[in-house]
Amino acid sequence: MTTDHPVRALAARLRGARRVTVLTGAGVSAASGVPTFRGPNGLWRRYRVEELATPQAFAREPRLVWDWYAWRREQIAACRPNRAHEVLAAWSVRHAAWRVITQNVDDLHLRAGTRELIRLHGSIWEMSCWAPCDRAPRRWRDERVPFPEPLPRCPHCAALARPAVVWFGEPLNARDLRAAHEAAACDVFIAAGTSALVYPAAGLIDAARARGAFTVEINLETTSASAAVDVAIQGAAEEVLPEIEALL
Ligand code: BJW
Ligand code: ZN
Repeated sequence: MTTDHPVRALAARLRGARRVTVLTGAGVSAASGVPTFRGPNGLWRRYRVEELATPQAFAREPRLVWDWYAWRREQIAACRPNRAHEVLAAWSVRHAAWRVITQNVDDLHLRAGTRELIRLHGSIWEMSCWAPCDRAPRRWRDERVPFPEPLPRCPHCAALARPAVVWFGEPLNARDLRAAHEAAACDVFIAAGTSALVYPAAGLIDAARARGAFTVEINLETTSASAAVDVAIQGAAEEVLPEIEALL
């Protein structure tokens, strides 16, 4: 349920803002049918994301990790952007200095038409060489669903291919991270649909606040960021964002 007052207050802030940055997480894609990572529905088989999204897990059991990604690719392929993606895309078109930073690998922000999207954790539709070999491009697009064979391979050296996403313990792309920190220097920073548990993405909320931004959270639940932000709006991103948009 959303309370009217904070939504109106945020809309008023946005009307006067030059730079606005929105950090999104899995909750923004939930209404599209993409499962979130944590919480009761976040488990895949009996595994937690921290047990699957690591280079160690892939080295040990590539088939298990690829099964998880193949399952997610099939789900995501059947999904469409929702109202949250659409509003954020419209903002990015209307305001050249408003930015969306996403942790999501599902491409739904891009499919909604978001401009200048900053993607911190890569794309589930891209692969890279696990070796890695010198001949393969750093990443390549592969949208096959389902795979013709269970384990996709590098077209250049025949080593296993891996999803071109960022796993725990791996560095984020330095250029993307720099762009995210630059975007954190804004007037209003909104964290939507993220548990704010995974760093360095979660640290952007504090970074924005430290640089003087008015910080806002939009989430169905209380998170580790709720107490630290200026306004925590409890509600669904696909409802709250259109409510705000209607007031702009
Ligand atoms: C709704 C809703 C609706 C539902 N509307 N809301 C500092 C402190 C502590 C630890 C660290 C630290 N710095 C680094 C670390 C280690 C680690 C880390 O953060 N660990 C924590 C778990 C403690 N971080 C890393 O390892 C990162 N790398 C790194 O730091 O490298 C440093 C390095 C430098 C040099 C050399 C080597 C290394 C990498 C992190 C990569 C995370 N990767 C994953 C998988 C990506 C690929 C894939 O998708 O498979 O990213 S893990 C997973 O979590 C995924 C997500 O992007 C990420 C965040 O999850 P998100 O989006 O918040 O989803 P949920 O499910 O957690 O939450 C959903 C929320 O939505 C909930 O709150 C719901 O209530 C809400 N919701 N419906 C609104 N309709
Ligand atoms: Zn290769």
